Amino acid sequence: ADLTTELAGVRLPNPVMTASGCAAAGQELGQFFDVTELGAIVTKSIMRFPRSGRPTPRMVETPSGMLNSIGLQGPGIDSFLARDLPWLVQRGARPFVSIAGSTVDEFVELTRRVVNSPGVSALEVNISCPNVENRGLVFACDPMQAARVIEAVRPHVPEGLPMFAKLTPDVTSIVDVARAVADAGADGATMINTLLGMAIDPDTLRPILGGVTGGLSGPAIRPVAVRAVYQVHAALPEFPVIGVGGIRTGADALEFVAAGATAVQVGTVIFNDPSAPMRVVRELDSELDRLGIASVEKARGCAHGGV
Ligand code: RRO
Repeated sequence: ADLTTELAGVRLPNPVMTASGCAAAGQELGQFFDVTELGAIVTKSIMRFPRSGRPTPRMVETPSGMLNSIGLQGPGIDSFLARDLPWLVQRGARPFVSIAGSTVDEFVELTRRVVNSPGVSALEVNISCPNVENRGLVFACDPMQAARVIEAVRPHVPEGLPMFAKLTPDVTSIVDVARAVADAGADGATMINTLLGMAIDPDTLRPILGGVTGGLSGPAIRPVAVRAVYQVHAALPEFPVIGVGGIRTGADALEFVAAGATAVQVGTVIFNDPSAPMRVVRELDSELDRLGIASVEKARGCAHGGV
């Protein structure tokens, strides 16, 4: 089947990419497959300064998914642009750079730095990290706060470089948030970030994660993500959506495409199976062939009915 994808004006060989936070800046994945063969590599959200993140432990497996409270650990933008981004650019991968600010001004500063770096294919504005000290800083919990960030960065993003807002499922109406970021000038939305959760140790009866709460990911949240993509595509059919949440197979990816996603991201499964994103590309191809659908574009939104 034809997997080529046009996503908010950018052409990709296929619609499958890594999910932010699950493959750092792509170097380790290079041991398992050719990173240029994915639609894009989405890098771990980068902040203005180096950060050590939240107290350990920061990851726990639960019977129904993985919880993380990494807390935006990372090298900071200077080091990212000097060492990490060039590795992806030199190989010919298509880097989607994820940024996270703790203020609107920080988002603007990060945007300016990233868009002035050669080789960036897109910007993913992470306004939904659940693991911040102050939940009030989860901009995507509120349509007005989400719009403030997107409106502020919009003038700094050049024509031809798509800007996606990463949204949280922890809201009453994700459609209201998607509409707010679309009106504020986002070229699309990536949905969903992790779902806020926690786990308690059965022996100590204390929270397992050092950060107490964390973000739930993996197959447990797939139906939540599919629902979010379906609702947003129904409300805003022209607004590109990147679907993410518990995708492990090509059939899972196709479920998101049917719900309305233009592209998909593979995240948590990478920790157990680093070559999973490439396998999802191959399986998506064979699923479309099996169903007699000529292209991934033809399958987009088909769960909504019509022809
Ligand atoms: O670093 C994190 O703890 C983190 C981030 Br920025 C995010 O967006 N989502 C998540 O589950 N963890």
